[in-house]
Parts: sequence; structure tokens; C-alpha cells
Amino acid sequence: MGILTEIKDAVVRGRVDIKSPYPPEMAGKPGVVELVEQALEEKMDISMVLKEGLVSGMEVVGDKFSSGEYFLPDMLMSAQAMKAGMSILDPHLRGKSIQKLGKVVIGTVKGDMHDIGKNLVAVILEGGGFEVIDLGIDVSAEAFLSNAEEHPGSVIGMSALLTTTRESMRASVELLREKGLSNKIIVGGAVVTQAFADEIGADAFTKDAAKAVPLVKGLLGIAS
Ligand code: B12
Repeated sequence: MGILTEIKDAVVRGRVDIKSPYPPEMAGKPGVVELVEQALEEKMDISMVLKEGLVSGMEVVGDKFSSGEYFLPDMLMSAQAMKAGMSILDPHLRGKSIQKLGKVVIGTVKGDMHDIGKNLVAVILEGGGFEVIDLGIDVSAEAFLSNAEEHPGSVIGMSALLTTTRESMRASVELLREKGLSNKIIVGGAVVTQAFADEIGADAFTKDAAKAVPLVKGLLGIAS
């Protein structure tokens, strides 16, 4: 098995590290932590480790949850494994950019606790040279509004992973527009599409965290 497949498998099985007792049948075997460290030692491309290892593992977890094979605790274990892997990649994704190109305020919308994708976008934007203010999860429309007012000219990033919380995203965009704020808004998350982004009046959308950097540059009129 190649290292990327091993990382993917460890995410799917929720194996955090070698010391973890979970899952019992993998006792003593390396987890995401050791495997990601090994991939970095082998100088593997970081975006491949991210996309083909960690993120593709989470896609399988989502499918297993949809089909009823996985339950909430399984999804949680996998999320922990994914987060452990991300924390190792984090300094590499952040890069060494010193000059700040602009500010992005980002958060997961009200009612939604999913933060893996949002965190990834935040780290990649920081790596791309932006100052990122992370409001966390379950962010109300009012909180997006007050932060947009506090940081004029910032781009507002919103993430939603649930069909139900897409409506919180709509409400947040509407509130900013209603109050006449000119901050540009970028949206994303598993349930968001370009069509939905257009429908609610967001300025940009992407599925791909890496594309967030050129998109935000575009919104701020910075040449790529
Ligand atoms: C991990 C996970 C969880 C974890 C979350 C842990 C955490 N800290 O985030 C836990 C176990 C807590 C969880 C809970 C629930 N979950 Co859940 N979860 C997932 C899972 C498996 C993976 C999500 C993930 O992290 N993906 C990896 C990241 C990297 O991808 P991503 O978030 O999509 O982000 C990428 C892009 O979308 C984009 N992006 C994301 N945000 C943003 C923002 C901006 C500005 C931009 C530009 C881009 C961008 O960039 C990222 C990188 O490419 C998905 C399945 C799936 N395939 O999405 C289900 C899923 C989202 N969950 C689902 C459900 C139903 C739930 C629960 C309601 C289950 C329950 N019965 O309680 C609860 C809801 C809790 C709540 N109120 O939020 C459903 C949603 C169905 C729907 N359409 O509404 C899914 C799709 C599973 C399924 N197939 O049914 N979940």
C-alpha cells in the first residue's frame, strides 16, 4: 500500500496515532500522525498528502455515513484523525509569507459545527499572505455583520456543511447586504454550489481550498 492510501485508510478508520487504542484491531500500528510525518520525511508533495490522503479519506467517511455503514462516533473518530494530520501539515501550509495582502474574516455559519474545511481554507489563505480572523463555528449573522463593520475592506468567508445551515448562510449574506456593507463575500462547504452562491448573492465560491487564494485576490483587485 502506498503512503497516501495508508493515510486515507487511517482517516477512514479513525486511527489518530500509534498510541491510540482505537480501532482495537489496529493496536500498535501507525496512525495518521506517524504516516503524515513519514510522508513529509519522504518529501511528498503537501497538497497530495492533503487531497489524496486526508481529504479523500473524509469523502469515504461521508459516503459510509450516508449509506448507514458509519454512525456519528465513527465520523467523530475520523474527524479527530483528520485534524491530527492537519495540525502536522499546518506549518507547511502556512508558508513564510510576511507581507499581508489583506484581511479575511471567516467562520462556519450558525447551527453548523463542521470546521475542518473552514480551518483548511483559513490556513491556506494565511499561507497565501492574508491576515485571517477566524470566528470559529456556529457564527450568527449578527456576528458576521459586526466583524464586517469592524474590519472594513475585509473579505468575509462563510462555510456551511448541512442543507439546513445553508439557510443560515443565506441569512448572513442577506443581513450584510441589507445593512449596505460593501465587504466581498466568499462561500464554500460541501452543500454549497455555484448556483446557490449566485442565488444568495455571494461574490465568490469554490470547492477547492487552494483556489480560495486567487479568488480572494481577485475580489480585492490584487493581481495574481
Ligand atoms: C467530519 C464530519 C462531521 C464531524 C465534524 C467534525 C468537525 N470538527 O468538523 C461531526 C461528527 C461532528 C459531524 C456532525 C454532523 N454531521 Co457531519 N460530516 C462530516 C464529514 C464526514 C466530513 C466533513 C469534512 O470535514 N470534510 C473534509 C473537508 C476538507 O471538506 P469540506 O468541509 O467540504 O471543505 C472543503 C470545501 O467544501 C471547501 N470549503 C469549506 N468551507 C469553505 C469556506 C469557504 C469560504 C471556501 C471558499 C471554501 C470552503 O474547502 C474545503 C477544502 O477543499 C461529512 C461528509 C462529507 N463528505 O462532507 C459529513 C456531513 C457533512 N455531515 C452530515 C450530517 C448529517 C451531520 C450531523 C447532522 C449528524 C447527526 N445526525 O448529528 C451532525 C451535525 C452537527 C452540526 N450541527 O454541525 C451530512 C450532511 C448532510 C446534509 N446535506 O445536510 C454529511 C454530508 C454526511 C452525509 N453524507 O450524510 N460531521
